[in-house]
Amino acid sequence: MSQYTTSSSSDVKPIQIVPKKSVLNSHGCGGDCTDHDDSQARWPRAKVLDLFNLPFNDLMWQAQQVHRQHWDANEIEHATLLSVKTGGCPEDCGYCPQSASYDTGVEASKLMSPDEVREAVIAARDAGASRFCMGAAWRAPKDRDIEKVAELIGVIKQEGLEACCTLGMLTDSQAVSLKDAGLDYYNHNLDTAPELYGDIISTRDMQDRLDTLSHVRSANIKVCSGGIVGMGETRAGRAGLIAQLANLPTFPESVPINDLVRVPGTPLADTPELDPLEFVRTIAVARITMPTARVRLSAGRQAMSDAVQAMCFLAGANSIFYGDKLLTTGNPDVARDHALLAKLGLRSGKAVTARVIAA
Ligand code: SAM
Ligand code: DTB
Ligand code: SF4
Repeated sequence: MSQYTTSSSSDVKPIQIVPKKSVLNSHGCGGDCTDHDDSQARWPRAKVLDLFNLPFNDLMWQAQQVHRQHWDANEIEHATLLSVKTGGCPEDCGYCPQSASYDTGVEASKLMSPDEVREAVIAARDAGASRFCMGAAWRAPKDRDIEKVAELIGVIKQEGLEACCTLGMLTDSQAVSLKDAGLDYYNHNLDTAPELYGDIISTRDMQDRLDTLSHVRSANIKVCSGGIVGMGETRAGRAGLIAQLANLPTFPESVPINDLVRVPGTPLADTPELDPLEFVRTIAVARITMPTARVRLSAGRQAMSDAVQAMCFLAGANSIFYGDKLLTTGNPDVARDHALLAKLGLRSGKAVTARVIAA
């Protein structure tokens, strides 16, 4: 399906995405909630749902074709996470162990020092990571927090890694300060379909998230934005999340797809497990609708079999969180990941962007 255009010269720059029309509207649904006619959107939600509904083999075949047009199919980016300011968060995200609203046993801590961060960055680099992502459990950083984080970004850049952070909502001037400090990516997830957002989080709305993404874009920082599946949503809900991401004025350069980590004490702790094949479908649909994005197989890998992870890579995932810990919960250890990638003949990717295909 040709929903995007390509340019034809160098083979390392991302293709130019030309939206049919800007689709954001006043309540931030991107025109893809059930209340709107979104037929003019780049990816009408019904078309996204049609992809989800394909026979599994046909979906995988489409996803693989798109993946191989734009990426080296045997190369996986390794991004390491560090929680630089943990817990005590005033937001009430129903999935999150760091919210002060829930008793999850996560202890709140202060912002880490540059020396502590440097130690973690060097360890991540020595283990083979190319991107380092710092997470902070803030609703929105204060300007004095941004000054301190700018110093931490400097540490990552001095050690030669790509820098990403996820700090909550940003103003436009804060985004510019982070760009000036050398930030490459900002992670801010849309998390779920617009119509489900209020069921998961009451302390902010989807429009707050979209505003921050717009500030990040305007500051010329690359956007990392995805969501969580397995929160009890239907397939139509998953289609709504992917449509919302794919219809952003420019779709994100990085798209983390998280399988809910069900943490005791959070409201979503007892949510039934998502069928793993549904998770694989979500990866495939993200790949097809956002061809030049790094699609990251994100939280939830610890509970996934090697076979399911291999299917995610076949479906077009080309990035993982790498290292024994996500922010507060576990991730497969480095030895398990090395064994899995070796078994599949996959290489670690070094900050490569999608190649341009001839128009
Ligand atoms: N406070 C900032 C914010 O919310 O943007 C940054 C940190 S927050 C922990 C980053 C993302 O982690 C969330 O947007 C969510 O997508 C993901 N996340 C948090 N808890 C999770 C869980 N239990 N399972 C899967 N993903 C989770
Ligand atoms: C993202 O999409 N997933 C990461 C990262 N961005 C910041 C976080 C996952 C957190 C899982 C729960 C935890 O470890 O606290
Ligand atoms: Fe706070 Fe982010 Fe967790 Fe929400 S997801 S409770 S904003 S740390």
